[in-house]
Amino acid sequence: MSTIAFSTAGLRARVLASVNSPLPLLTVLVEPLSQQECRHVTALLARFHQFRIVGWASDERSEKWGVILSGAPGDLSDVEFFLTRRVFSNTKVRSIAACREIQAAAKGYLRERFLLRLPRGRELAIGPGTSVMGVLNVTPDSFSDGGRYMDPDRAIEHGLAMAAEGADILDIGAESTRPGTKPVPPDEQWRRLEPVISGIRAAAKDIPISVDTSSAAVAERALEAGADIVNDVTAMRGDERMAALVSSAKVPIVLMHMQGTPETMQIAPSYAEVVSEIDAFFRERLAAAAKAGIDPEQTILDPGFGFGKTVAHNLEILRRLHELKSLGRPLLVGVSRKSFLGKITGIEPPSARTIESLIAGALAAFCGASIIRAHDVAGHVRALKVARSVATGMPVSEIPAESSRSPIAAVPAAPPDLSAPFFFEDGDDEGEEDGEPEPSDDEEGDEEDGRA
Ligand code: HH2
Repeated sequence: MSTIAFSTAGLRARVLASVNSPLPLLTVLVEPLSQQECRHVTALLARFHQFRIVGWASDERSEKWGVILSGAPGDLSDVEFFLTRRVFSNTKVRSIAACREIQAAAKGYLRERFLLRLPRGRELAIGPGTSVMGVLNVTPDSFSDGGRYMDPDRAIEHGLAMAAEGADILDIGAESTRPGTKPVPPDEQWRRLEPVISGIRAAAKDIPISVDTSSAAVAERALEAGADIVNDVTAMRGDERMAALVSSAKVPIVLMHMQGTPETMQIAPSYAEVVSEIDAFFRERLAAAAKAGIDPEQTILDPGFGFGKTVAHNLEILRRLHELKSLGRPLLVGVSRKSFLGKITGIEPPSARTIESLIAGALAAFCGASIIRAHDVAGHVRALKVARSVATGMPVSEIPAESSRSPIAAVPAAPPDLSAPFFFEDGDDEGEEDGEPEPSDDEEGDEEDGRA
């Protein structure tokens, strides 16, 4: 019996379709694969898990392929069973690794509950349903509320009012990240933050507080003063000491996607495929976090609406937000009052974009957001109740605590017949052809063991 080390390097699987479907059927894209690997993945999944191929995806630049499969996600661990019987070529091992990625994507996509560990032995349960993160900007220049909360007493009052309105988290920041702004020195950020974080913590012992900063020094002082979560819009790329701090403090971290920096990000944002690039960015940042010793269960992912994105990019990400659930982490969405909403409706003053924000927030929740970052907390609490009721098909007050999103139970696939091992065709690794790969019914050998 031999042990095989899998290399999943570079393989990514993402669920493309199934948002709020009552049926546990998922359409999954796995990429990048060679044509031969596409054939193997298709053969394995069709044979053991009733997945069926629905299409191919190709990237002309890299000449790599992806395969799109549709089916019921099951436990794919039996696929590996065959590795214990026979040593396969690298191509075949990669095909099996791709099956594992598909399984991880399916599991991640269907996940509805997350438990974040906070300082002082507290916990923050996220999901099922969507939590509200109330925004408190202690800045003179934030795009929608700059200058309103520079007086610490007023800021504390507003933070406590948002908690009373139902905010699950308060996000306190002292540096505007609106397009074109320059960084605020850490000492100045802390001068603004200190009385507000300390004041809110003194008045409300348990409300979870996140500090919106990309400076490790500011985050460290904020955590000492009672903050619980770090919200870093640079996803720990802005300050090389941030990862070590978050790792040693063992606090949750928001990893946000941004193209460029606040100073440059809106000059000419450009992507070949925005959702898959954000997906790849998250994978890279999650790997960097794990390498720094950060528990993956303590991470929150945010696609960064308005951070290096055109109106079309923001709309594409919102429409396809659910695909990013494949990573199995809670998704945070900050669309509140942002300029792309104003460009749709022609409403200029950010503080007048309440209706736009509530609708976009509710749509994000429907598409899988676990946390909405919002300025108008009371309005979002109500809007999210409607979104959740539509997603579950019952008024939010009537949803049983343990109910899952899907009222139809998953139908388990027939158990694999391990007495009839599956073998790849001899010579499968040779003679890869150019052109579009064709799934071959013979190769899959559906009849051999009578499984569909
Ligand atoms: N947006 C802003 C600031 N911080 N953090 C996360 N995780 N996600 C966001 O979308 C996000 C964020 C910008 O909004 P705001 O804080 O209201 O404005 P400003 O940066 O001008 O203070």
